[in-house]
Amino acid sequence: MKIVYNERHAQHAAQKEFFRGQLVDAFEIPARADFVLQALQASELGPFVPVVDHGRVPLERVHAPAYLRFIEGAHAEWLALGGQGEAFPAVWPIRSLRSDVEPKSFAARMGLYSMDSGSPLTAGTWAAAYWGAQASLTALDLVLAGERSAYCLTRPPGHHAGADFFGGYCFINNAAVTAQAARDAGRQRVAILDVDYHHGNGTQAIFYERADVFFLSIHGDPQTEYPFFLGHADERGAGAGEGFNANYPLPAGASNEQWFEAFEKALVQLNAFAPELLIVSLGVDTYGGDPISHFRLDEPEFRRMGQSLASLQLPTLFLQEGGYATAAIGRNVLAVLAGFETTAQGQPGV
Ligand code: Q9C
Ligand code: ZN
Repeated sequence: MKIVYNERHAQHAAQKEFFRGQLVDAFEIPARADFVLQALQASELGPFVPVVDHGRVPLERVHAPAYLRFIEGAHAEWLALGGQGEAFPAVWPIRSLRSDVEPKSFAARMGLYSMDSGSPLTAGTWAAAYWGAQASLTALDLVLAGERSAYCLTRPPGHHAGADFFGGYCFINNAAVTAQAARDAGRQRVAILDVDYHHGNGTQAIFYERADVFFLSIHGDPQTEYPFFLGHADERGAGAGEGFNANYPLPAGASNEQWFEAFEKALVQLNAFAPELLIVSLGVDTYGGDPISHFRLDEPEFRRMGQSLASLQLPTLFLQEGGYATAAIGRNVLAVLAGFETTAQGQPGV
């Protein structure tokens, strides 16, 4: 399986994040990708393919240009305002307040373009996220050119970012950008399967009224788990997109049996859609040892996940999302990808 690695990921290196009234050590840190890189380099997977710059246009197919410009300049504005270290929002246009007027104040725009105070924005956030999207698009090119699969190793993650907001450690929605790029390249039906512990609210919202991109997600129940305000089972899409969104919320602490029961149901639904491309939002924060999540998957389950995904016999693009048990992420990601490869190698080409 070819791999595209976002070498600029470490430019986004937050020290701290807000959590329950305190600044605590950041969870979404460069070491996450470093451990995955080590595990991949020690494996049979590869080769590594260099990142190709596709420019800003494919990002603007999903994100508002004003939002992208905001992210690009945000940290410099924060410093100009007298802010120190990482930038955090403090005020949001909640119900009854206007979000259709872009305020001049940076503090206000920080709230307009964000969903939480737990996603530190640093001097290098734009560069890391921009090149992460480019790495994702490069991995997509490989699959569009006929590769059975490809994996993009990148951070920050993407699936919580909406068309015009960041949050949940995410700034540019790599899954949405690549799905849209695949549509623009002529693929008619694209499925995005999100297996991260957290619901991919940004990806869901971007495609909620569309029938050409089917979003499916298995995640911690938003009644108790981040992102809290989206991800319920009754969200099935709207308008032309009705029936093309599927959520499988599971209680925090769910067993592996429960997880695979939901996963298998999602795969049946996905298969019935007959997609021409599968994009996997691959968060491994479903791991039992994850510090901020509450499922129980471990190496055998990650391998089984990869094997089941290969059994769909679809061109498959894996994009790295969450996973915060830093030292175990490499092993867990490798288990998914190696599981996929062992099953895919026994199949006729797709
Ligand atoms: N201190 C992804 O996995 N808040 N995002 C957690 C823990 C947000 C996770 C608070 C978690 C977002 C891509
Ligand atoms: Zn997550």
